Amino acid sequence: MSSVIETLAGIVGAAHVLRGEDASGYEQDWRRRAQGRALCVVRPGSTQEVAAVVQACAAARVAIVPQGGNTGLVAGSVPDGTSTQVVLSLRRMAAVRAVDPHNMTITVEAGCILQTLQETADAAGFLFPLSLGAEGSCTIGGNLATNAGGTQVVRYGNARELCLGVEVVTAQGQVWDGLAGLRKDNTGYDLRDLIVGSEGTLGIITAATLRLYPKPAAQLTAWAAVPSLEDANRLLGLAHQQLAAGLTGFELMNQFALGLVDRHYPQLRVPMWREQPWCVLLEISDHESEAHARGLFERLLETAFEQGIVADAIVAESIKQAHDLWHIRESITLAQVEEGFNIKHDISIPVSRIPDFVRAADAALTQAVPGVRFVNFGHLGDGNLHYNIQAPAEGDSRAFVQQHEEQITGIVYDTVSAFGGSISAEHGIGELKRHKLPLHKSPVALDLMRAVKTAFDPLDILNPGRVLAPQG
Ligand code: FAD
Ligand code: 2HG
Ligand code: ZN
Repeated sequence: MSSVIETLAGIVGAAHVLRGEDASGYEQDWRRRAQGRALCVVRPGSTQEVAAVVQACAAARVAIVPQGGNTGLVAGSVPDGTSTQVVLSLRRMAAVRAVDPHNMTITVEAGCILQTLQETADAAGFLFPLSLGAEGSCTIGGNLATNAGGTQVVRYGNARELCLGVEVVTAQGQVWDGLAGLRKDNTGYDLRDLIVGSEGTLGIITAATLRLYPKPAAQLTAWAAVPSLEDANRLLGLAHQQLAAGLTGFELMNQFALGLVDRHYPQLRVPMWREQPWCVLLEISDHESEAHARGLFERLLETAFEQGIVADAIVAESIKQAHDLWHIRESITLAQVEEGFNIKHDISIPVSRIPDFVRAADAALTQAVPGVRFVNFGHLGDGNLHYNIQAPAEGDSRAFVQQHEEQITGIVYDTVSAFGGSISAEHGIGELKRHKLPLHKSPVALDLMRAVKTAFDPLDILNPGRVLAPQG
């Protein structure tokens, strides 16, 4: 056993240092796009243990890959193939440290599963609004490290907006306690906001203080079939006008995406998907009553029908029906996996330009790579599309992705840039998009990012080669 592994075992206990077969679940990413080999996996149980682990790794110049639920979609949470990197799993650190009802905050450790956090907030009489398909397995540390988005951003913002403080172990193994939970703090540079979204490259988040919100009296969900993307945008505009802060979700799904869910999960009974090229899922949260929310939806849909924006629509009659509709939306990613390997583009574009973007990108791709199939869905309320490409129906999908990914992604990202968008809206850069970042981000911004990385982590031991190319 190498001496650093012995040192780590001395810090966390031998049972919490995993190697070989025991480590394998931590070495492959969720999409099966990256398969690494770790020196070992270390599972500390406290902030002090994380600090000691980082000190030991820094002294031995061993790189650390922080890992939460390992649900990330850009291959940022698994080691490379050299068997020299330590995976630092935060999963044992899952405690809820405090709920402060007057400050409307909750403080939890980084390994707390998002769903547990939502349930804890609910039991305390509050809403913690971050919500995404992986919420049963992703951790709040991972959510903050990726600045996760999800389905409630249109009302509550990304993970960054929900975070009032972090506790961080630095690359030197020091602990920064930034958990004060202040809503106002202008004492210089905002280190919290730098850590959030840094994908494990600037520090290890060990705990966080998060905003809580009042629970709405009622939440209602509607599903609408719309004839065009322009109509989807018009419906979004109407919803903003009529519902204001009551609009908490606005999701878009194309016919092919819903067809995949229908093919692989027929028991989910996808409504209306054959009728129109697009469907939209809307959610209202209302602080008055369910009857009031229903009235708002009726008025919105009535206007939309009158204007020819919506062809067909239903408002869920029960919590179960609402849940079933959301389940269909959240199943698109899994239906894509069932269908085979695919190419993801998690992009954002100003909402007003989305119809033209989709037309331009569809046309360029259809011409360049005949047979590609477009799985297009996402958080339209945030201008965030998952403009994904499924391999042609015939043939080996893995081979197709290997052969065509660079070309396809190049076309999509060039179109995104031409429309003033971003090549990563919510999933991050990780390993998968690192080589694309310099093509789509200003050199000035990249230089500043490199300077920040060097200031925080001069030895380049925290998740090296993620987001930015390795230093040196
Ligand atoms: P991991 O995958 O373990 O890690 C992600 C990154 O964060 C890595 O770079 C890792 O090194 C770093 N990291 C993890 N924990 C820490 C820590 N404590 N300190 C420092 N760095 C850390 N994402 C969205 O934004 N919106 C969605 O709607 C969404 N839906 C999804 C649906 C499905 C089915 C799946 C599989 C994924 C989805 N994701 C979505 C992506 C993923 O769930 C998020 O990126 C999530 O925030 C990752 O959390 P995690 O705990 O799994 O992190
Ligand atoms: C979602 O919105 C996730 O469901 C996953 O961000 C998107 O699978 C994807 O591309
Ligand atoms: Zn998403």
